[in-house]
Amino acid sequence: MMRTTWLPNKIIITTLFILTSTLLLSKKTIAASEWETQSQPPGLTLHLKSQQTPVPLNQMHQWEIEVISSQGTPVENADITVTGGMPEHDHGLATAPRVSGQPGEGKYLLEGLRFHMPGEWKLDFVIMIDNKRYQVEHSFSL
Ligand SMILES: [Cu+2]
Repeated sequence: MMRTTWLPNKIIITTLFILTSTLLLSKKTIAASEWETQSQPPGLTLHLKSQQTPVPLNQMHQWEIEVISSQGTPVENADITVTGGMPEHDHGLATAPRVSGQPGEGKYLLEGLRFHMPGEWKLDFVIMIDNKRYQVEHSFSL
């Protein structure tokens, strides 16, 4: 009697575990297209967000960059340049991404991103604000 009830329970628990793991994994993928990172020298927080989730492979797409000061206010009219590549493969980006618009509230539209192979990618952001230079290094894997 004990045995017959215990076995189905084990199956249910295993099924629940698998379902939960699958849900957690899909949540991770969603989070992997959005990051928050700090500048060097400190002073800026960058909120980076791919406009496609997950970050697509070998497809031109856009990211949104949100720049926030250490006081928590959005930073407008920053001059942002972006370069990048794959350090392990010793090559750069296949495209030349650039900021193409400022929708407001410290947000910048970065267009022309295309990551042409799977692996570790690194983006280098240089943010100029009133002749002060900030840097953000952002690594992620595809
Ligand atoms: Cu590569």
